[in-house]
Amino acid sequence: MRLLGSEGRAHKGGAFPTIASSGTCTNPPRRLEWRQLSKLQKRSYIDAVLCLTRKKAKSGITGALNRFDDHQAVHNSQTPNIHWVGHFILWHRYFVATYEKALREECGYTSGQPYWDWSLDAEPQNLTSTKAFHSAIFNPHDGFGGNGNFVAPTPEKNPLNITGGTGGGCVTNGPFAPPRFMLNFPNHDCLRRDFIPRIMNSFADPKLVQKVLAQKDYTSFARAIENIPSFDEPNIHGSGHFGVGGVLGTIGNAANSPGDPLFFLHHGNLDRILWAWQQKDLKTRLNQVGGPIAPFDYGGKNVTLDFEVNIGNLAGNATLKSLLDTQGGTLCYTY
Ligand SMILES: [Cu+2]
Repeated sequence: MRLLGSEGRAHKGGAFPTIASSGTCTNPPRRLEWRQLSKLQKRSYIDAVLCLTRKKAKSGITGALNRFDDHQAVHNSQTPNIHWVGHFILWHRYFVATYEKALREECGYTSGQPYWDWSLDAEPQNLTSTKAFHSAIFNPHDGFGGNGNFVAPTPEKNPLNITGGTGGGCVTNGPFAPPRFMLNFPNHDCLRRDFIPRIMNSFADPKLVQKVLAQKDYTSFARAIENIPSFDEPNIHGSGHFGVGGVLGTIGNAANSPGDPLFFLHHGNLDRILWAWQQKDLKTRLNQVGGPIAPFDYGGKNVTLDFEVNIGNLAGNATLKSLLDTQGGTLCYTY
């Protein structure tokens, strides 16, 4: 049942037009878990990602040379405003959907953005287990490649003194190993990963996912998915970021994490969790947002349905209302 009517809103001023959510959505691509893809589908997804690196940038952000860099640069530029806020999960929903659209419209990809359900891989009862890192997603032949070489972090690079890193250097195999795949933003560098089994196994615990799904309203859902910025308490958002990125890995860097193509499968899964939570009471949850406008400002001003997010030059501004429905027109995909 589709519950959103036409919701076109005129945009008053500002650099970017607001997309009216009255747009249509026919034949939404279905997003699948990485393991559900055939070998051929996996190949076509990875080829499309590599294709983005060969298309000219349009973000206008210094250092972004190609369409892959664009997404990383926009996330970087917005980092101070999009985490530990009420719109965290919806901003990232829009961001992943825009990337999916680029893959489909500019690089000939014909399916939905895949996601990585890390809770299928975590072993919360055995924190030293490396099972997750042998998951199909890290396969060097038809996945994203594996860990980086081991590099011991200097104290300056590890101010929180996070232990247990097993990589930190350049990814050594798979389609995103140098020199085939290089980052340009913020500096020319290889893709780095730094697997930390303890974080992966505890943060991707299926019980934590259940806890997030059990939240009663959007505000508490949004807060539960990020929890607190601490390594003493697990949070599912941190699983892909710090389980895979650790201290020195690209996806573990708060601002530049979309430089690891895996980012979009990690956030795809968080988005699927939001979507699954919404399905439990769709009528209410297509019309409910909350949480602070400013990071951690839990007693302050909250976002509303009319609150607008932007992703720079990559797409028009969008209201949170228009981002609640994955098939409302601003967005067009399903799970
Ligand atoms: Cu982010």
